[in-house]
Amino acid sequence: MIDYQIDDGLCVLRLDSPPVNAISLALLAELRAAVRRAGSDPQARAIVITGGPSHFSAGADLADFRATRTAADAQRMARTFQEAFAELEDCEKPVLAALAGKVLGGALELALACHQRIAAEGSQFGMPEVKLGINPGAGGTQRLPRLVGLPAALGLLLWGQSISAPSALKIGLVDRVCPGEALLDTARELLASSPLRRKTRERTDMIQDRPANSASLAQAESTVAASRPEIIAPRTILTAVRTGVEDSFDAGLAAERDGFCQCMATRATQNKFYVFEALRQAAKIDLPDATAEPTIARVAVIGMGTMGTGIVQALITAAIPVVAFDENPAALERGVAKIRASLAGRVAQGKLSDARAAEILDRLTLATDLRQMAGADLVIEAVFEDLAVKRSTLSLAEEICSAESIIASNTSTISLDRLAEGMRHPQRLLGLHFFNPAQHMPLVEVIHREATPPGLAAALLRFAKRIGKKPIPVKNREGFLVNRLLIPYLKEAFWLLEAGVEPEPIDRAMVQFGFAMGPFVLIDMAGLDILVLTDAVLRGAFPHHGGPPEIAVRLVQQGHLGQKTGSGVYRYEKGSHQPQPNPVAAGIIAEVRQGRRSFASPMSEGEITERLVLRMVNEAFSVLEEGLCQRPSDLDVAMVLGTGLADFRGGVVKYASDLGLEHVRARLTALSADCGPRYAPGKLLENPQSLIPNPFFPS
Ligand code: 3H9
Repeated sequence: MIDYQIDDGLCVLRLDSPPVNAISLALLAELRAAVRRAGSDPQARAIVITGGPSHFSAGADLADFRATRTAADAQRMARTFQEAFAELEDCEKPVLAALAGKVLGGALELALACHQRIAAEGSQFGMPEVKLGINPGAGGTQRLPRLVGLPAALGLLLWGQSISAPSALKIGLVDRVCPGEALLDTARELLASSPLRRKTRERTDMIQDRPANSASLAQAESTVAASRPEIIAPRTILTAVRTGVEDSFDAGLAAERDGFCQCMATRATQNKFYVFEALRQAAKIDLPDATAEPTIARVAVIGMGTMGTGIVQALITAAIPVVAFDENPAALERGVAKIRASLAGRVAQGKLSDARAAEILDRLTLATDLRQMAGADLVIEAVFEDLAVKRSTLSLAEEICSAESIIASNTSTISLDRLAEGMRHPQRLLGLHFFNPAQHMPLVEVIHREATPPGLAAALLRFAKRIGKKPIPVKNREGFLVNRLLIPYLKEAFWLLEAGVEPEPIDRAMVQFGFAMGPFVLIDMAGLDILVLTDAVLRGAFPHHGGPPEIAVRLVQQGHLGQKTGSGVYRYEKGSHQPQPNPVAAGIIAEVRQGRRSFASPMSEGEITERLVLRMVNEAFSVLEEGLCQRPSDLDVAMVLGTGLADFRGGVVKYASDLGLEHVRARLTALSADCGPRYAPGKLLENPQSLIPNPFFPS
């Protein structure tokens, strides 16, 4: 794992542990031994620690975190890292870190303990621990402020964003930036001209202004105070940093170790690790041999509404030439204008060059004549979610395209089996369900039927990866994964409204639970008409879901579709997305409530959350029972990526596992007695045992 080479007095220690040079405890022990050996090697005057061209290292090996079962394990882990890096810093010979590619977390902490740092152009530096819900545990909270000062250090530690090599040079994180191919020559030259043995832990120049330190810490504390209480890492980071600058380096290290243990013990952190793992698992799809697959080079998209336009933008940005068809020229115009505006926005933010934006747009051909799609290898249907409209579009696509081309529907709820009825080559129909806004949302459900040849499903999965999306394979059934859970949840929110709960407390409860927005704000954004339409599809397939959400139906009948009409459950001023109380909706709600059973006392936030979340949980267990996805964790990944549910909840199945499945079954049984069969627990809950073992600190 550590390659040891001596060349003309220079000892080069190269981390060699593909794919990302993760620093396992075993690698750390080897590194420690190699530094000791170099320290006493008479042929070595100085030491260079380096890695690969694309990864110096991704930081501590997350596989070791899986084996961290108790607080004592976590303490030991942090202490081992801290001691190894202290020993490195104390080495009698100059140690220089020659960095390229990604330098993240524990790897940056390793570099901080070296006496000098140089970086290849294009390398990236970051402390992503906070995103995993932990504070760094290898001295980062202490050495970083001493090297770059508090404002820059707090920025890196608290937000977990990466910075480029030029930015790292500017803040003093590295001493020099050079071309990647000159990294070792530059190291040699620097060690020959100025072989420093600067210990970062002894530096005080960047942290000696006490009033400035207090101001930086106070400002950071006020920002952190607004963050979610479940995630304690920002607070433990601040405690460790404050202790380090106000007390001593060693006291700071102890606070860092304690914070690391506290974070590791929280459910939120365990769930963040679970989602990290689950995401990687979901990417592992058993694909048949690629040679049996059709190639997808040319793509056509039918329908330039909101979804079609987003899909087109995602494709052309990912270097795929696209023919976009819409029978309505105005829709094409609107779609292109939207894409242009979005690209212009990225240019203005400095994220894209003018030339690249032009290149992206050049890949788009607009068509009002279907025959222009003739040569497409893949046709994506993105028309209105209506069976008849979709069927006629699919049959037109079949007429134009060759029998070999794949046809994918962006159906969000309608079963592929129903869409395939009447097709000449129904086996070539699959689903590619993008999420709105399709150019940004990472999730794509790749839907296959019993009759789908495996090569076609494999081709679409690979294609979705090629365009930078996270595909999840799903068996065909109405609503697929995300909408199968989301629509019943939104409908349940309307039933709570009918029973007397106001919209605001319902929305607040779900934001508190971990959604970016509450159900009514969401549905106002997506369109109440969409809810009514998609619920009808799900009700057809699953009659126990109950009748239509009457308040939503009446709002739609009276033209209150949500943000797009300025009025839905909430009211919106022209040009504003800020929800305001809506007297019209209040009137409709009052009408529907008449004669309905209402709650005797106001529902608490906990009761609202239980009712809405357990509705999703029950549906999730039906999905698992029906075997619609490969693993329970795929469904959790789909919910986190597709709905923006906070990763600290771990997703819906993990949340149920955390509650305890015995408890979930008991509560569902009680709710089904009260609310109806949509809550009746299914077979999978008859013999409750954890579907998802807890990797950390199992209770
Ligand atoms: C830390 O450092 C704590 C310290 O303070 C010390 C505490 C005591 N460990 O994402 P990719 C695997 S916390 C183990 O597909 P990319 C990944 O699972 C750590 N494995 O590639 C995958 O394996 P597989 C802080 C890791 O190019 C393979 O590498 N560091 C780790 O799109 C390729 O990954 C982070 O949070 C790891 N640390 O992205 C960084 N990282 O093929 C987390 C990756 O078997 N990692 N793997 O599925 C990342 O952000 C991205 O993986 C990275 C590469 C940007 C590095």
